[in-house]
Parts: sequence; structure tokens; C-alpha cells
Amino acid sequence: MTKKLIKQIGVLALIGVVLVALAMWSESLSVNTTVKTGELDWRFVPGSVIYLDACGLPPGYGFFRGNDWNASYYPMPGALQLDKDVGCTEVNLLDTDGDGDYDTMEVTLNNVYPWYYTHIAFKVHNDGTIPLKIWRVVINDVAYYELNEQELQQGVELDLNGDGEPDVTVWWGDNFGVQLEPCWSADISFDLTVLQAAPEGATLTIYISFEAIQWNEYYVPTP
Ligand SMILES: [Ca+2]
Ligand SMILES: [Ca+2]
Ligand SMILES: [Ca+2]
Repeated sequence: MTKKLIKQIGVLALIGVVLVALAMWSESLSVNTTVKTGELDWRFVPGSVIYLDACGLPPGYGFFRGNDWNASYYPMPGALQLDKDVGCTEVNLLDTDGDGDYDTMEVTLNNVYPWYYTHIAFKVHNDGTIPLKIWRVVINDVAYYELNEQELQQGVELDLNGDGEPDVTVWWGDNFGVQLEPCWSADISFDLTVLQAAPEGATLTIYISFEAIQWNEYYVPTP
């Protein structure tokens, strides 16, 4: 019996229980066999998150704070730092199911405007007992198996306020399908670019979680 194991970071994996019933002459014998499939468990690594233009730090932190970054090469990746400090980026890790592991990243872009750009990097770690593969990313409840449209290199557009116009694009280094053995970690990073249709001076909040799958069950659904 193949039981597909899929897990959001931090959610306890199920242990499959196979009940085998054996019938014998005039009596029934039930045999309970517990098949331990191992635990699929991973999480964001606390303290591993770094990002551009962090809110709340005093001037002088240079690269990580202060003047805003502008997506000057859009739709190509990359940005230039401006000589003004208007917006800022805030990133928090959340433990939404209370199991002690961070499973969700909350990104807030404060007082931002078109072509505001930020870059966020972090580590994930395989805390479980079986190898896993990074399967998909869930952003504001929508699952993505790919976040790069390589032809145009602009990433995936997100409509955060539901007005039908994209407000932000996400582009990340391609770690989908990467295999993590137990105790291994991987670096992940992504870019966010605010688009023309975003409301002026907006505060945009994005919830991101990554989902892993048992290494031998990895697939990408056909669109
Ligand atoms: Ca800033
Ligand atoms: Ca958790
Ligand atoms: Ca919108």
C-alpha cells in the first residue's frame, strides 16, 4: 500500500495503520499491523531570515536598511538602491499550528509604491526521519509549483487586494524538487516587486508557506 505523504511545514505526519483481516474457518481473526512510514517534518530555521530594507532599524545598517530598492531592470531580476527611504519590509515567522516549528512566513511591505523591490532569504531544515522534496509554495492560500516564467523572467503576479489587478510579482530561485535528507537544510530566497496597479502608499501583507512531499512521491501536476 502506497500512502502519499504530503505535509505543510510543521504539521505532524500521519502514521499509516494497515488493518489486515484474516478469515479462518469458523472464526474471524483480526490482525492489527502498524506500518511506521517515518515522519515527514520540516520547518523554517529560526534566525536564518535576512532581507533587504528591514523596518525599524536605525540608519547605518547599509545593505539591510534605509533607502529603498527599485526594480530598475524589471522584468529582469535585480534592483538599484534609491536615495530615498519611503517604504520598508517586515518579515515574521509564524507557528500557526502551535507545534513549536515555524511553518508560515508573514511578509509585510509597508508604505510601498510601484517598482519597490525587496529580497528575502532563509533556510529550511528537514527535522523528520525520511528524505523529502520541496514540492510547492502556498501564497495567500494559492498553491504554486513553479514561480518563474523563465521566458520573461518576471515571476508570478499576485493580486493581494482582490481588485483583479496584480500588485506584486514573486520570483524565486528554483528549489522545487530539491531533495533534503533528514537533518539537511536548504537555502531559499525570493524577490518581491510591487507593480504599477498596487494602491499608492499601500501596506501589502503576504503569507507564504512551503510544502514538502515524501521524496519518492514527488510530481508536478500538469496545468
Ligand atoms: Ca526603506
Ligand atoms: Ca508549526
Ligand atoms: Ca490588486
